[in-house]
Amino acid sequence: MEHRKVAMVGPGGVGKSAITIQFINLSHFFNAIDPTIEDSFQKRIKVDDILVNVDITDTAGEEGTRYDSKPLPVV
Ligand SMILES: Nc1nc2c(ncn2[C@@H]2O[C@H](COP(=O)(O)OP(=O)(O)OP(=O)(O)O)[C@@H](O)[C@H]2O)c(=O)[nH]1
Ligand SMILES: [Mg+2]
Repeated sequence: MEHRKVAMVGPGGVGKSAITIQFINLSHFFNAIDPTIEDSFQKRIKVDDILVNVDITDTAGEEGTRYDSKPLPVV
């Protein structure tokens, strides 16, 4: 079996956890607004008939860059 590591990085509130949960459990949309500290998940998938164990680290968004609490810029 192959092993791969994936890290979810980016500003706070952009949807890193939501997309991670959706990948782990395909039909589920995660509506939590809790900022992540750090979570890890594992999933086995098949790529070209090879089993791959994917290790996903869902990181905390950078402080002071929460997109869900900032007003949109006026242009
Ligand atoms: N409508 C909509 N809301 C989304 C989408 N992705 C994420 N959200 C919402 O945006 C909010 C923040 O999403 P998270 O997945 O917690 O964001 P995050 O990047 O993990 O944030 P931190 O853990 O704080 O870094 C949550 O309320 C989600 O439900 C999307 O594609 N559409
Ligand atoms: Mg998160």
